[in-house]
Amino acid sequence: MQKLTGKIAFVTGASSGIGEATAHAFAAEGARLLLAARRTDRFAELTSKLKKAGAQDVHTFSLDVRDAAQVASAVDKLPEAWKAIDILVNNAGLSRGLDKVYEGKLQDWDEMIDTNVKGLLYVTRAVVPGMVARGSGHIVSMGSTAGEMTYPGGAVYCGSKAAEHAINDGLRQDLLGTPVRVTSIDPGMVETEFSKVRFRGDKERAAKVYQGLTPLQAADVADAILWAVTRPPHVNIARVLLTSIDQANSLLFNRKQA
Ligand code: NDP
Ligand code: 8X3
Repeated sequence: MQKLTGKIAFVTGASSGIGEATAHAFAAEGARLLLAARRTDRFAELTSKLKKAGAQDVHTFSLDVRDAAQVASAVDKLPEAWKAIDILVNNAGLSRGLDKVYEGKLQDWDEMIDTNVKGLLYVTRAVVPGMVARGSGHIVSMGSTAGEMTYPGGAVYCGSKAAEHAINDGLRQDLLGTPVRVTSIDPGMVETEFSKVRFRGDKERAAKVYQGLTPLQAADVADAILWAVTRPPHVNIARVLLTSIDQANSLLFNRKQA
C-alpha cells in the first residue's frame, strides 16, 4: 500500500516550485490532489503528469489566497468528493524586492504580508474546522530560515516568515486535544521561481542568488514534507529546518568564486 493512498491533499501555490514538487511526491504515494494557484494555465499538463505518476485523482482550481472571500467560497464550494481534506499544504508565498526598510515599496510589503501571512490564515481558517469536525487532518505550512534569522534587505519577507512560525506554533496549541497535526517546514535557499518573482523577472539577478553554491531543490523540500505527513498518527513533527550543505543560516554561505 502506498503511503498516502486515497488521502486528499490540498496544496496551495501548486503551479511551480515547492508546491508542484510536493504534488509530485504525493502523487507517487497515491494521493488525491487538490491543487490551487492563480496561473491555472499550468495545471492541464501538470494534471496529466501527476496522474501518470500515480495520483488517484487531481482537481485544480484558480485561487488567490489574498482574497478572503474567494478562499472561503472556493473551499465551501468544493465538490462533495473533495471536501474531506486530509492534508493542507500552506505553500503559496513569495518575496518582492530586497530593499532597506526605509526605502521599501509599500506595494511589495502589502503583497508579501497579504500572501504569506493573511493568505495562509485565510486558507487555514477555511479548511481546519472540517478537519476538527472529522477528527483528522494535518496542516503543513512553509516557513523558512528567513523566519529564524533576518538578513539585510529582507526585513519584511523575514517578518512574514517569523509570523508563519508564530501562527504555526499557536495553531498547534489551539489544536491540542484534537488529532489534527501541525508542521512548519523551514528550508534555506531553494532553486525555484522564487528569486525570479522576488526580482520581478530579472533572470540575471535571480541566477546570481544561486551562483557558486549548490542550493536545495524543490524535490528535497517535498521529500521533507512527505516525511512529516507520513509519521504515525501520534507523532507531530513541529518543525523541520533544512538547508543545502552550502548554507549554515540566513547569512552564512559556502560560495565558490567563479
Ligand atoms: P515559486 O515562486 O516557485 O512558487 C510560489 C507559488 O506560490 C506559485 O505556485 C505561485 O502561484 C503561488 N502563489 C504566489 N502568490 C499567490 C497567491 N496570491 N495566491 C495563490 N498562490 C500564490 O516559489 P517557491 O516554490 O520557492 O515558494 C513556495 C513557498 O516556499 C513560499 O511560501 C516561499 O516563501 C517558501 N520558501 C521558499 C524558499 C526558496 O528559497 N525558494 C525557501 C524557504 C521557503 P501563482 O503565481 O500561479 O499564483
Ligand atoms: C526563502 C529563503 O533566504 O531567500 O525563504 O529568504 S531566503
